Amino acid sequence: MKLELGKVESYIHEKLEKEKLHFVLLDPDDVSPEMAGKISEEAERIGVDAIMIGGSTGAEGEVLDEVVKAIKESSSLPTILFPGSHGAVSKYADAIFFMSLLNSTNPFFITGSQALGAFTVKRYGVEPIPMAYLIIEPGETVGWVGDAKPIPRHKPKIAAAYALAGQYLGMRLVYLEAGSGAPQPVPPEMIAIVKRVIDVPLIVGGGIRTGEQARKAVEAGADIVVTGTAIDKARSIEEAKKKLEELNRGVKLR
Ligand code: 1GP
Repeated sequence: MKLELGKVESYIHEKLEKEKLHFVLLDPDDVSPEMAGKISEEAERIGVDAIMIGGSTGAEGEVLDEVVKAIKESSSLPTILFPGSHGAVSKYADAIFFMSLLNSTNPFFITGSQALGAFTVKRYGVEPIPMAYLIIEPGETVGWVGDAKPIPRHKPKIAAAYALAGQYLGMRLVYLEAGSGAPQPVPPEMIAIVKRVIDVPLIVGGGIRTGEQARKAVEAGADIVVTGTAIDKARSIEEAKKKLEELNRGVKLR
């Protein structure tokens, strides 16, 4: 049986042939639908490649739906759900990172929540993109909520072993996550070793606040850089726009 990649996953692969990608994460618990719409419009204009929607707490139901709808109305960027659990599926989104928190100590976050959400994803026709999700120290809220055993920052080989295991289990993306708002992003040395070992695209996020940090992640081997807090926390759309431009220049090595 030949595997047919969905629309969003094909878009990711096609774009990756030309450049590194920048995804912006919007947490419906932190941004209003109005602000989410405005940020997405600017993001598309600036050259961001996709909008991820999700968060560890409160990013469900109507709150989630309204944010996804506002993004769809204001931009044509792909919308990818980044769920905290099976409750975070919106029928308005294009795709979902169907992710397994491989270094959780709780099977609920490895396969349990996935089983509870699978029928909803099918019913809504949202494109699932299988992804290995790895929490790196400090892990922040998602590490705590997800019962993770965070991978020590100075142990890149552990991250590489988990990443390769994820690929061998059939996951088509690997995400190294320091946790939203982490004081330091994933160390470049860890990104480099993981990248050397795997063949699937590598996503890196958590604690990337400056163009320089984004650039370092890409230079180390990240294929896709995710930024959230730096933009979510902007006090005005002008401030968000400036930050988006800075981060995007870093990712695109401009
Ligand atoms: C969190 O990796 C993402 O899941 C983004 O992190 O909010 O720190 O940018 P930040």
